[in-house]
Amino acid sequence: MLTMTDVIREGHPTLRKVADPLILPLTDDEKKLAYDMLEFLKNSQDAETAEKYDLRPGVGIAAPQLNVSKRMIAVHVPSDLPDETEPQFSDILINPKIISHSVKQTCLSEGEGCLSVDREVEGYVPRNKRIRIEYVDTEGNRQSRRLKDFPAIVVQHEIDHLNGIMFFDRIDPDNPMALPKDLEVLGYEED
Ligand code: FHF
Ligand code: ZN
Repeated sequence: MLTMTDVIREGHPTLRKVADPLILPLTDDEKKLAYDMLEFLKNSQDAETAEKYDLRPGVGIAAPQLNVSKRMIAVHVPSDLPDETEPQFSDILINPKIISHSVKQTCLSEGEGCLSVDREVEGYVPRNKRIRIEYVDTEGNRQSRRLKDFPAIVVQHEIDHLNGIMFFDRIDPDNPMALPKDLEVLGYEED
């Protein structure tokens, strides 16, 4: 299983590379990595497993964070309703692309964090409120999804990793707490 020691940190050159597209069908190793990434997220969100293996709870992970410069991400966003067990969005995304997005932006009220960043970074990270994505799943099926709010923010954070972009690159360096006009702040679900 994957643990935090598999995750490369800020300063590692792979995090600044543009990752390569995957060639389909996936190799057995690539499929295993994909399933391991999704399993890592589920493990990290399970209080007992997270405590046992010292995992930081995550909703997304990108292959470059595991030092694999390929265009693969896993996303596991739990429901925000207390009695709903179905996740809001959970999948492995191969060669994901944002094909269109809203003009309206959003951001998390508490800012963002990253499994590859071991420090608190203050500031709003502007994201598109709604996105339409296309990707291939591990079965090789083409998928198209419309996402909004938190799941859309997570997918944008992950696709940024495929392009060598870190969340803090998007914070206004002169005024980290500046909110662009027509930007709606989303309450962060953590804590
Ligand atoms: C996270 N954790 O997953 C953050 C980090 C906005 O590239 O958001 O670095 F576990 C991927 C419910 C709500 C349950 C939030 C995208 C953040 C992506 C991982 N946790 C959560 C949860 C969380 C990063 N990452 C703070 C680790
Ligand atoms: Zn990240």
